[in-house]
Amino acid sequence: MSRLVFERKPVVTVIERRLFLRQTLSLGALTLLTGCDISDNDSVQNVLKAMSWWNDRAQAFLFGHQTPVPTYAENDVVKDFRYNAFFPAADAPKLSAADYRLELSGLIANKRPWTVDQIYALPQESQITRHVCVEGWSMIGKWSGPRLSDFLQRVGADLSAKYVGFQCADGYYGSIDMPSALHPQTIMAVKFADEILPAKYGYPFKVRIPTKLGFKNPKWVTAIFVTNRYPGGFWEDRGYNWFSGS
Ligand SMILES: Nc1nc2c(c(=O)[nH]1)N[C@H]1C(S)=C(S)[C@@H](COP(=O)(O)O)O[C@H]1N2
Ligand SMILES: [Mo]
Repeated sequence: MSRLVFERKPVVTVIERRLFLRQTLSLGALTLLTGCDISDNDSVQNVLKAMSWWNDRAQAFLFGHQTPVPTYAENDVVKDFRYNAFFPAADAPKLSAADYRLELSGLIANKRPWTVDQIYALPQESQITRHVCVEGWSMIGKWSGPRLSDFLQRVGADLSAKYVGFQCADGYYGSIDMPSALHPQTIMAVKFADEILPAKYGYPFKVRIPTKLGFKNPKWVTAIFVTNRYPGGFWEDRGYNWFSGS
């Protein structure tokens, strides 16, 4: 334990010092801070490990929550976007609009379940952003859908609560802090590359949170809840850093 902390301290100290100067660090800015290519597995892994060692509160305080991540041009969008989950694409849940209901619970005034059509009827945002996976790859994609903040307001969620949690059809689950849920670039992505979200990418929607690592972007979401009690997450409960973003 002490050996690990000793070894990683210099990296964290450097990042912290730069942060006080810049007051912001996006995932894209990792490149600037570390002088490493974000597509270089080993360097990214090392930096992410160092960041993980850092505590969640310090990150939340230093980063400032409403800072937008960079967006890209249509030309930058990757044609064959990579699939990832803890199982192969062939086993991806195949949800049907006819049966699907988004369940709501916790600190939400109107817990009436939502159909796919109701979600589609909300005003939609488009974004071309970089998805960064903790496994060491990143890709630029285009996602569209309602802002999570619009949805939470619409259902009367307690916006002063600490956490928004998600449950997924594959047994995956996750949670984010309320400021990240209200970030303008956090959307319920119902489309990928201008098409209805394909099954493997999370139909009917994936919560696209470009300020956070890929694993904090739950697919096949079947339930949303609002709570003050720390809900954890599938990978977080297996040791990944909960904040994992900006
Ligand atoms: N329900 C669910 N959501 C999930 C995962 C998962 O296994 N199950 N994997 C996460 C990880 S690690 C990544 S990198 C992204 C991959 O999303 P993509 O298939 O759209 O590239 O989904 C995230 N959301
Ligand atoms: Mo990931």
